[in-house]
Amino acid sequence: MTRGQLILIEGLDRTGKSTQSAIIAGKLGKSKLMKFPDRTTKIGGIINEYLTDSSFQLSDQSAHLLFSANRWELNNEIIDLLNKGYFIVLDRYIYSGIAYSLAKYEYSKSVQNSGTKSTAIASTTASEQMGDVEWLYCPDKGLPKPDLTMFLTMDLEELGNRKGWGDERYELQEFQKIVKSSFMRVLHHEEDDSVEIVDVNGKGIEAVTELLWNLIQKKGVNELTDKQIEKLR
Ligand code: Z5A
Ligand code: MG
Repeated sequence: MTRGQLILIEGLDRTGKSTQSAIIAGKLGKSKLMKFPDRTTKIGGIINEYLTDSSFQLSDQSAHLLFSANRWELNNEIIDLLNKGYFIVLDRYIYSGIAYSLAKYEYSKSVQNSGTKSTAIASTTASEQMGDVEWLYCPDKGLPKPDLTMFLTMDLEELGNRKGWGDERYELQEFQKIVKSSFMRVLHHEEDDSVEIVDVNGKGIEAVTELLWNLIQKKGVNELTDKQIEKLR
């Protein structure tokens, strides 16, 4: 039986993930675009409140598990659609899940060391589990593994010029620096050839689409495949 393929666009904040995911889904024909967090589900509603209302309190562990639970809410739909021959474009997924939690831990530690007050991002106490990559990864085990992951990266100075900063809990710029190094720790792009880092510095929307589309064609993920859907292990 042939199936469609699962393509993930990850990246730093404001690098154009949502812009590119929509364009790429449009180029793939029979396709579905899925964005994580999916704020339209029950669990997604709680995540939305957490991200947009700084007075809404959740432990770091609960927030981490909710983001993963939100992916599990869509697990069956993803598998069904792939088996029906749809190409699925994911706008963020598991790597955001691990990298942001890890970044919160690192940020909390730096806040603790500098003696600064707690912020919307992190309490002054770094929760031990948030620093444990194995613990962070566990709840996502068993979810479908993307056939191709493209991680959009750019210099933090250029990123600061993009529109829309400052609306949500995780968007402070010093935090973004830690997010970038956390992503680099969890992507394992050197040993996993389904993960590609894409430098989008100084590139307009069309130029980035061309880069991504070339990669998609080179990897053959725009064609139906008879490979089994791989699961995260
Ligand atoms: N999070 C988490 O903690 N755990 C998890 O498991 C998951 C997520 C899945 C909300 O995510 C937060 O959830 C996020 C991670 C955390 N933390 N933060 N922040 P979100 O996906 O909802 O975040 P968002 O609000 O959509 O922002 P974004 O995804 O970071 O932006 P983007 O999608 O990468 O960029 P964009 O919306 O496509 O473009 C941004 C602007 O730049 C816009 O004005 C574009 O027109 C412009 N743009 C785009 N491309 C270009 C180029 N090439 N040149 C110039 N301008 C451009
Ligand atoms: Mg987005």
